[in-house]
Amino acid sequence: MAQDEMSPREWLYLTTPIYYVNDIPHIGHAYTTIACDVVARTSRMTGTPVFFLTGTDEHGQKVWQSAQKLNLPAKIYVDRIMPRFRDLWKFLHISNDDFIRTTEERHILGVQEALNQLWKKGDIYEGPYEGWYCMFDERFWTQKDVSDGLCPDCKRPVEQVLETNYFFKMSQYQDWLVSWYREHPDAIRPESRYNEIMGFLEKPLEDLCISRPVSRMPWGIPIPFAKDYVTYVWFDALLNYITVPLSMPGTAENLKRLWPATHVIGKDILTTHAVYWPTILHALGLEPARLIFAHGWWTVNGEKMSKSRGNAVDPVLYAERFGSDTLRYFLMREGQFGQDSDFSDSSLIQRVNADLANDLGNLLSRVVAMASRSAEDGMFRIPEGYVPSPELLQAAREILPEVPRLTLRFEFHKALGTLWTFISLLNRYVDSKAPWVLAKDPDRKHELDCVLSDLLEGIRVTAVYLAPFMPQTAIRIIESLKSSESLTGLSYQTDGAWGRLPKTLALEPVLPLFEKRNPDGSVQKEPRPARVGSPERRGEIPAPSPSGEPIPAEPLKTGESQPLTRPAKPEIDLEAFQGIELTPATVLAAEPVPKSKKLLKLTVDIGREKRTVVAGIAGSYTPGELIGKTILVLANLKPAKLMGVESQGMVLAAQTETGVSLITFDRDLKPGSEIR
Ligand code: ME8
Repeated sequence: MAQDEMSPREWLYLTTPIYYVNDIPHIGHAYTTIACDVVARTSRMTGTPVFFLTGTDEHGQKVWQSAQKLNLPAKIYVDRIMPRFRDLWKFLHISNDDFIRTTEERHILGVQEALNQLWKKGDIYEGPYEGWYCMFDERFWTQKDVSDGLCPDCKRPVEQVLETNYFFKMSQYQDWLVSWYREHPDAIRPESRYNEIMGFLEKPLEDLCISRPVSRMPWGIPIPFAKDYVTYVWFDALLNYITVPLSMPGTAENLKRLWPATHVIGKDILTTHAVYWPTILHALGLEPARLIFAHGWWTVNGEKMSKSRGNAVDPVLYAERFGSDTLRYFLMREGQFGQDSDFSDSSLIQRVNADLANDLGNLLSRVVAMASRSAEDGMFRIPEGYVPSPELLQAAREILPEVPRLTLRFEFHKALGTLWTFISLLNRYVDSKAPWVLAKDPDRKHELDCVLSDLLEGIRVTAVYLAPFMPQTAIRIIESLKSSESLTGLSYQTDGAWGRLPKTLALEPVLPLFEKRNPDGSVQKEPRPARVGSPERRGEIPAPSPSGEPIPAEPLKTGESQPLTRPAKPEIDLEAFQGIELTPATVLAAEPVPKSKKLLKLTVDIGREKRTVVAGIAGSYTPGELIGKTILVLANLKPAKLMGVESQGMVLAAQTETGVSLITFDRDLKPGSEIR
């Protein structure tokens, strides 16, 4: 009887923190989200049903202050910043099942419902509050905590406040919480974090102030029973983990099916998740999370990453420059998940050159090149009577299953290290069998093709085990081997097993998957590698376009690295520039150009008339997503025929490492508006 028929598989309900939209995302945010994505993808491949949630935390003081700095209404501000997160996750191929914004109605109603429930139950009371308040951390401190008028946590000045507020009776759940953790010693990982929380719980727990007077901070969820107050941002934010399942069709059933969740967070927000949250859940009649994993902190070149230091690393720039899979690989490989790690260009480049370009990329290109040379009539055939190498078969059976096992224990660096042990074994197998020697002797063709079959199959299973970490690379490898797996529905049990390579392969030589880099990050040698497979199959997604979404007043800088520069062109005078008619054009219709993989035919409105323009953007945009966009067109370019279609202008776009990014506008405007 199949597993599913015996008992339904238990769900993995996996969450990232919901990130503040007080600024644009940096690699710290990408780290947590990529780690969750790797776990979600791995779990799905083992057959576990997964619900993977991420989102944005859009209320509270920090967000309010950022909006104020830009002189924008808070809702307009959050609507502009939120897409930077949402689009980054698409760009990094994050497979989240939902994305929650705390300003959505489904969340607001859920929070108000929870507040009402606790109010009616008597778990929330009104009371005076006198003490110190840290604006930055949005938390109260008692006299004994504060010295020299500074916040003990962030060392910024605190303010004296005296006001009436609403409190959640957190203290009454302290004994229960301590005994729950004693019975569930695995509920917080790493173990040191569990010990930290047990230590914290040795001191008396205070009640939690869950309101903020509107007069001081108006940006939050109104408290239904206290009209002059909004909800404290942490009480609001933590509830996202249940407002989402509760707002799905089937409500209570969904929560029952998914709960308890697994929360992956940074070590900075352990107390809120491991103390506030389980007491709130308990008061609402729900059990605490199954697991809270608090990972370590990324520094940059040995320094704390912060906006004021200007050293926050922008994941978009790195993913554009090195590829999103390379960034994913580096973040998962470089540090230990529970420990702090350091980001530097040199360690990234070292990983690219050694692990990706040498070990993996070269293995694929040299094996495929040798196999295509050994092909007859363009077809490589697994020879009759082929018996897999016992050495490789045994290694695959022993080593590879360790990869998902370690991944599901959040030991990503070990999981990848293990996979690379297998890759090294394949490389050693190439060297020891020396297929180039076998190729010289026609009598040894059978032996040669057996060795190549071993290697091709070894690479194929490597791609399957690599897929959760580097989904696009896995697709490219699988495509280059013409094996039919698609990443949706890939499973370790079937696809990960040895022996699923097609018997006949129409292989073409492939150029390296990864480019070797110089110490400054520039590509070591031309030509640029061809990508395996078509852009559509590669599933490339354009980088989040900064032009569509205005960025905050002080955009983050990226460490030492900047995008690669191009050689300068000769100067032109103003007259030459004025001879160019650049115009905003609205896309009215878009369709593929028959027989072309790259070209789209667009009908655009340039203000005074409609034009047909043909653009090589099919690898980066679908026709549907273009309609309604206002883009930049060179309107007085001599018409030219492309694949039989006359193009009456040229669409302008920037070339990125993974495709193109169209030039758009950050304000609504009429097509044909003058560009100066
Ligand atoms: O705390 N290294 O949001 P936030 C590693 N909205 N991870 C880092 C990091 C770094 N240097 N910097 C940030 C909030 N992170 C709340 C959460 S949840 C109900 C509400 C990651 O935007 C890490 O996961 O400040 C950390 O916990 C999170 O971003 C904090 O994101």
